[in-house]
Amino acid sequence: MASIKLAVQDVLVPGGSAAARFESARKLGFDGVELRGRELWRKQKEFAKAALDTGVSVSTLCPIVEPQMLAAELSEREAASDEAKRNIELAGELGAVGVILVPVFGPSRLPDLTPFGDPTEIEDKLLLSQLPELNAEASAAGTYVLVEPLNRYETHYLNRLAQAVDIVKRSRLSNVKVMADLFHMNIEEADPAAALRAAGDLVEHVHASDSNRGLPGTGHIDFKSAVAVLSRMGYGGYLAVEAEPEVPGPDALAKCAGFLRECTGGKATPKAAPKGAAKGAAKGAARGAVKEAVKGAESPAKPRRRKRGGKSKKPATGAAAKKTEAKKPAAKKTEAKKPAGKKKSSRKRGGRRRRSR
Ligand code: LER
Ligand code: MN
Repeated sequence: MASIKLAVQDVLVPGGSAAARFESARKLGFDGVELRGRELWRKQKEFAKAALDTGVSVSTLCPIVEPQMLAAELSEREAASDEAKRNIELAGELGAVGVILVPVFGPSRLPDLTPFGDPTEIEDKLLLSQLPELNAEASAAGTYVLVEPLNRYETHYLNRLAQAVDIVKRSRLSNVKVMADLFHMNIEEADPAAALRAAGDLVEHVHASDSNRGLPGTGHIDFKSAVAVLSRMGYGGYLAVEAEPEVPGPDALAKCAGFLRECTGGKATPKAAPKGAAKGAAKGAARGAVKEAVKGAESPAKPRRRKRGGKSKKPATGAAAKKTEAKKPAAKKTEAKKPAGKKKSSRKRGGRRRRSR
C-alpha cells in the first residue's frame, strides 16, 4: 500500500521566516510544507533554501490570488492566468506536486445570457479555454494544476469532487488534476468515500481540515476512514493540513501531527535535519532554484518521485504531455517520462502573457 505523506500550510506553523517555518514543520514531524500566500515567487530562494536545509519538501502551492479565472473582464481573466503560470513555474522549481486552482470564489461574475447558455455552461467553456495554457506551463515545469472544489458558501462553481473530475476529464489535459478538501467534502458530498473512490487516480492532493475548519482531530470528520479509502485507492500523495484560525500554537499542531500519523499508520517523530544542508531536500526541494540559492550544495535535487501503488508517478512533461493531450482521455493514467529538459515558459517574464488561443 502506498504511504501517505503529511504536510502543513506554512501559515499554520510558528516562525517569522520560511527557514523558521520549515524547521517548525520538521520538528513537528511533517514531510512537507504547503506554501500559502500572495506572490509566492518573490520568496523562491528563501523557500528553496529552507527546504534544502530542513529536508522538508514543498508539497504544494496554495496561492492567494485576487484576480479570478472566471471573471467577467478579459483583463482580469488574463491577470489570473498570468499569476497561475508564475505559480506553476515556481512549483516546478521547488519540486512541488502542484498549484491549487480555484476557478472562481463567490457568486458567478458572468451575466446571465440565457437562452445562449446558462452562466455555468459559459464558465465551463471559459475554464476549458484557459486550462490548456496552464497545462502547457505545468507540463514544462513537471508539476500539476490541482483543481479544488469548495463548499457552496465559498463558491457557486465546482462544489463536489465529481464536478471537478468532470471538467478535468473534459479538458483531456495530462497535467490538470483534482484535489480533495475533506472539509468541503464533509459539507457537499453525500458519500465522501464514494466520491474519493470515483475520482480515483485523478486525485493528486488532499487537504485535511476538520468539520469545524479547525485542525484535524478537533471536529467530527472520520480521518481514519478517509485515509483508509485513500490508501486503498493507491494514493501516495500528501495530506496537507489547512485550518483556521491561523497559527494554532505548537501544542495543538503537535497533537494534530500525532493524530494524523496515527491515522496514516506512521510514527509522530520529527525527521532528522539533513547533515550539512543539501542532501535531505533531494526529494522535493528542487532544481535550478536550489542551486542558485545555496552555493556549494552537493548535488542538484533529483526529480521528484511519487508512489502510487508502489510505482513512481510523475506529472507528464513535454512530449509525454502532448501525447496525452492529443489522444488519451485524462482519466487514463499518463505514462509520464522523465523531462528531457525544461521547456521555456510560455509566459513572458514581467510582461504580458503570449496569447496562444
Ligand atoms: C478555501 O476554503 C480552501 O479550501 C483553499 O484550499 C483554497 O484556497
Ligand atoms: Mn482547501
